[in-house]
Amino acid sequence: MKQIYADILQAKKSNKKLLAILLDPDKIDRSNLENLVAKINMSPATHIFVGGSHVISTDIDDLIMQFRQNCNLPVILFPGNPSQISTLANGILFLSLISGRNPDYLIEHQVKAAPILKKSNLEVIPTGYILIESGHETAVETVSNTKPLSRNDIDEITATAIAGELLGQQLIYLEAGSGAKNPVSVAIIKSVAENLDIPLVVGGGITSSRSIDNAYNAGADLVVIGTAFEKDPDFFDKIFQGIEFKTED
Ligand code: 1GP
Repeated sequence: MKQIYADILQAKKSNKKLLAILLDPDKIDRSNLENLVAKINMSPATHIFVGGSHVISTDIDDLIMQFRQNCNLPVILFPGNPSQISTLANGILFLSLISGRNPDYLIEHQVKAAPILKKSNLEVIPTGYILIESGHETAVETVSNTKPLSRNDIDEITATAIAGELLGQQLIYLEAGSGAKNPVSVAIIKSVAENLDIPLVVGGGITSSRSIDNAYNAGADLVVIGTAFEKDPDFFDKIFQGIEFKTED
């Protein structure tokens, strides 16, 4: 039973918006894990994503168990490569970087991961991952050695998302890149959402309640927040109080 995906579809049907906190294992302070868990539990998050472009931590299993035991949210892997797979998570975004033309990220990593996933109890969610230019080179671009789609070419972005859906992907993820200066624009989200039947995930550079609302209003079903929460675990408390978060250090 694919419960995570069934719940995402149900949320989309009832227009309930979803929010994932993305946690990069390399950036989590282990000595303060209890506090982090408490902040997640007090936040409006509906999902926990775990992963990053190039994670070197070796205790991902342990971290995932901590989140599963202490947070009542599905823990979903968002892996940069097969070495980040933990069979202890609830599910995995099985990503194919369909904006790029690097076979490693289109199919090679997936071939390596497939036997592990097949034997596991992880819920596998096929996801068409689309990287969009954000004004500067992001880690995904560097690590994947692919060019993002131009943010001005909305037709190409929309066609790529439709191709992903027609190929059988169950989610489309529009990604500006972690820490992006500019999140995916409202015009892009709107065009893609209008042309998709499957749920739409949007992330990268979303750092304020206004940009979260913009993404939802344009048609995003699930918004991903990484850097803003990582830099300030009080991020959600602050946006509820109307205190704007600044990405600048
Ligand atoms: C990155 O979309 C996610 O893969 C989240 O991005 O870290 O900028 O929130 P941020």
